[in-house]
Amino acid sequence: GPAPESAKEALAWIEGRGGLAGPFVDGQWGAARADIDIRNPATGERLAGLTKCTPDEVDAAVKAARKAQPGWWALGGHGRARILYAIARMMQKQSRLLAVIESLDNGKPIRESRDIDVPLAIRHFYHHAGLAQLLESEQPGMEPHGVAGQIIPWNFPLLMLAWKIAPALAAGNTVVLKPAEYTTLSAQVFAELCRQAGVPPGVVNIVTGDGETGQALVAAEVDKIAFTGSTEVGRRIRQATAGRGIPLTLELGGKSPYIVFEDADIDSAVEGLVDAIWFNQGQVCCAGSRLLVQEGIAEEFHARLKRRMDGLRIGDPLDKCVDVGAIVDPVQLETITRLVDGNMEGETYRANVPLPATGCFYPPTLITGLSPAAPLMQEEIFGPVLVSTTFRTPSEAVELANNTRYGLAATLWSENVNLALDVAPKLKAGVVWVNGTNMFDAAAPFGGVRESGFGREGGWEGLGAYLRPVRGAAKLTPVAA
Ligand code: TXE
Repeated sequence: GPAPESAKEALAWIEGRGGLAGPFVDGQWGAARADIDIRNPATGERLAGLTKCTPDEVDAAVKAARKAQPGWWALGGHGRARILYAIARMMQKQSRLLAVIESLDNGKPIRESRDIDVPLAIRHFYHHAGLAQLLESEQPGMEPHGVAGQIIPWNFPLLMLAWKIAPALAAGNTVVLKPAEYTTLSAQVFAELCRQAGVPPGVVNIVTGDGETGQALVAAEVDKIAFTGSTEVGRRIRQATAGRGIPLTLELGGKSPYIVFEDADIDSAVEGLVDAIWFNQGQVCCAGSRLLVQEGIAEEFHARLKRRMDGLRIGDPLDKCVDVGAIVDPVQLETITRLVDGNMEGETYRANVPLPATGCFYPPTLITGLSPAAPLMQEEIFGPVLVSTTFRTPSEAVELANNTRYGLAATLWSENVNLALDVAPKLKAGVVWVNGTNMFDAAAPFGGVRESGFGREGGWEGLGAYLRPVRGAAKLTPVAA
């Protein structure tokens, strides 16, 4: 059918690039090819062709970044800040285009890309412009690694790009970033905005492609690698770089607990849970995907949750009233389906709502009565599927919460501040939210423990991942006697 009005500008932008997504290297668009199809997951329609960059193309991008790096560092904190501010302002000007492209490409509701993904990404650049300005005074004696190779997933394409690129540039590194093969388009818009913002050639380079292009980037002569994605690929990257001594940060999967105590404000906890597990169709590394609810309120809580599930609106991501959009790709939809259908335990409740007839849609689902060892209690589903079990005492809640191989985030709800302060530090997670969930700030470090990875993004800690102590005594100013 005809494209909706809101999509026209975005589709025209893609058309203007010849219907192709490809590498952006040394401040210029490289040759693009249609090696892979980019599709709209809500309709199945082809949006563009994607260039699968070869190892040679990746090496050329790394060379461009290498050549540009000394000049970028020499600009100093204020010089880099000026350009980071310019990037942020360009993004702000084009925020509608960015939001629509993101929703077309990824399937996420436009309300989320417009109100969350794009504003948070812009904020990340503003914030890191500020950090760049403060760098010399606050972190004297530190210098950048050089060229950062960065690989990002498809669940928050623009926001993960911002989390990677903003701190790297603020610290004086240049970057070669590879977006995920399902979702490359917002990074294409971003590259064009960098050009218009006056980013010097070679400072920001984008290579497009799938896991093989990612592998080539890991093997290339980069000085630092940052990866967000599956635990399995994270492990492979760690192995591939083990002998090279390259600093590495990994932000991997999760199975984050969402703990509700008897004395919680139940309506708020239900509302928070909707955000924790159905935001972005549950394709969130820190999704509150394991509900642990205290026995005395479990029945009431599940009943209210099911009523709320039945009120969710699922459908066209570009519809401003839609709460739950499309799953990113048929392969991911198949993974979710396989995991849920293979489960033999407990009771499955699917939201009583109509699903679109075509496209990658999966209903909000709640599975209750699972044993702690059940595969669905342990494995990341990365879809709109919540699993639930009950506990009796706070110590049992802590034990259940920590009973996975992951440790990215945790949420707890209680009106008793003493209980909250007692439980929170016992949870093995990089972040613990109390009476709220999914709270992000560019100034706050985010990241995991255990198999959720290591390293932090955001704040001074995140910037620190792109810095090292200055090498060589010559650069240290002697203290006057
Ligand atoms: O992730 P991959 P996939 C989890 C989630 C999901 C599962 C599979 O459970 O269902 O992973 O998703 C690039 N060397 N998460 O297969 O493969 C790839 O091109 C270098 C959680 O999409 O990890 C993409 O750019 N790079 C997660 C990026 O890695 C490689 C977000 C992520 O893709 C590579 C995404 C290789 N060998 C998935 N293979 C989170 N924590 O947010 C692939 N890539």
